[in-house]
Amino acid sequence: MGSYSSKPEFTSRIPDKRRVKRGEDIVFHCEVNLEDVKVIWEKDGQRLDDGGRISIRQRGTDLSLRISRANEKDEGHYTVRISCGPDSVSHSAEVTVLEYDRDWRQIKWGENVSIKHSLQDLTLRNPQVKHLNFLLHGPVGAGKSSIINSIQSIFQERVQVGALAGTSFTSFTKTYSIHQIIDRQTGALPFVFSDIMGLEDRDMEGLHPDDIISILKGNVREGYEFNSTCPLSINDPSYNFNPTLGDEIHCLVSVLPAETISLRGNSGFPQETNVFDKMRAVREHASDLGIPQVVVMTRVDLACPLVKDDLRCIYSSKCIKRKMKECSTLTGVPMNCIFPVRNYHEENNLNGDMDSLILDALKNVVHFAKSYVDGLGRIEH
Ligand SMILES: Nc1nc2c(ncn2[C@@H]2O[C@H](COP(=O)(O)OP(=O)(O)OP(=O)(O)O)[C@@H](O)[C@H]2O)c(=O)[nH]1
Ligand SMILES: [Mg+2]
Repeated sequence: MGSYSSKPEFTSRIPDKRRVKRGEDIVFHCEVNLEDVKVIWEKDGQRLDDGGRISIRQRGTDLSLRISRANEKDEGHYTVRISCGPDSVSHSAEVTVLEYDRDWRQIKWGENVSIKHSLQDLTLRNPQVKHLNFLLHGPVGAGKSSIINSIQSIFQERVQVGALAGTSFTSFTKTYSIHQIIDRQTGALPFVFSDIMGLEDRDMEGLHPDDIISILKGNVREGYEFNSTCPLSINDPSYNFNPTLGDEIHCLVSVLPAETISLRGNSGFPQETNVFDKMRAVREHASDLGIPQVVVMTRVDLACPLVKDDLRCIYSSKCIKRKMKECSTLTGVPMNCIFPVRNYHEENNLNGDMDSLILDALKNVVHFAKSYVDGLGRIEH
């Protein structure tokens, strides 16, 4: 047993990582095998002394460090070193201070059943519309197809193999496809997702914005093969001349990847339109048609390591809030219509927190679209 040894040892250690919200206390506890060890606490190699916000205690074999009311400057590498004669041993921890002290948007984490039930029970008042149509558009590789896979996974109660998603630099999705979401218990849900090719920065590459406008109006039939250089013509068999409200899009969902949003503000080609110019043109048409619009910000795990570690930090992460503001500025969509999500892409099992964020976004998209088709949010056009 350690207590008979004169060599100092930790009998319980401080955790390797500690994450605290700004304003909370950073507290470390550990135990050692000897009462008379010499203890030194350090931050980033600098010795910490008792006093002010720092409280260092040694009671018998119990050691503790408390730093009250943490702020960003308290972030760093903490070490506790114990020594007895020539022998010493240390242990370290990484401290991160979250830049928001409280969540600025509330999510009922893990309480997904009631949202799923409300979506399963959804009924539409407008007899012209059998299901709500959502169109996902955005840059190549933004995660449009992955959103559909993720929503389908939630309602199938198991992760769906990502047949729709890809890893190519040019758009993986080449044809216009409409995906019904099938609930494992109740069958087809009354909303469908239109999946389209991604937009690219340069003209004549990626999806032609005119095709998105045709889809918004219900002029494009499923199966249409996208052509970057030439949008759908009225002579094409995929052209629907007499679209009804049921064929139109009821919510336009702009999909943007969180980790590269800052890099995407301009194409680097001054003479060229970029993805955001194209998206803006589409949005203006959607606004003229009165179609509601939201942004889903994907790949949040790649934008913020804290969020990768714990999705529940999403609305206390300054980085994510900054990215959402960038999305808002670039698209003109207000903050309360921007929803960050993490898609299923490498996971084998469902995760309740990922589901909570995706369902929160879906609930809002459904709400906006339903108000639109039920005539409440409809602007005359
Ligand atoms: N880490 C992470 N990866 C994601 C997330 N969402 C999507 N991905 C990955 O991003 C890549 C592109 O995703 P897709 O869903 O194919 O994107 P897309 O917008 O449909 O792309 P195109 O059809 O090619 O325009 C895939 O490798 C996905 O696995 C996410 O939330 N986190
Ligand atoms: Mg795709």
